[in-house]
Amino acid sequence: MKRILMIALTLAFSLSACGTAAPTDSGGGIEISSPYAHAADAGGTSAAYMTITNTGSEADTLVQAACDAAMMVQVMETTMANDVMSMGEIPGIDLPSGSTVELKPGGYHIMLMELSQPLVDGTTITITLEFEKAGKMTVEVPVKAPGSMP
Ligand SMILES: [Cu+2]
Repeated sequence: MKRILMIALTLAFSLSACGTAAPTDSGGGIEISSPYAHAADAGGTSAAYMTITNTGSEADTLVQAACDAAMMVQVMETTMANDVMSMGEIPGIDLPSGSTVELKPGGYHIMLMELSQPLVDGTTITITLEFEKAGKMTVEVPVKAPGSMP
């Protein structure tokens, strides 16, 4: 399973499908697993989720993300306060050395807004993540049928 994912990431690095800057291998000890995004119509909004592990010896931070399929992309966190669910853009997601952080519905997510193309179940999109220390990293993200709220 892990090996398959590494192959997928390697392919993603060679495709340069997303964002304006050429994606580069972080080489900084960041590993991405189980990425997915919800299916959505063009012009609509979706969210992408994944598990990020920092295997490096230094703390790092996910500071932003980009994707050609969306006009606006933000790193967000969903929070509950007084039984009201809300979400907002956050400056980054901290990744202490050796930590694993899960982006999932009801928590951290990458919001894909003003979609320039429909996100179709069974296809993949490319998201470029930018880390403070590890730099840019490109991830192939499978699109799945919509589920719970971001
Ligand atoms: Cu959001």
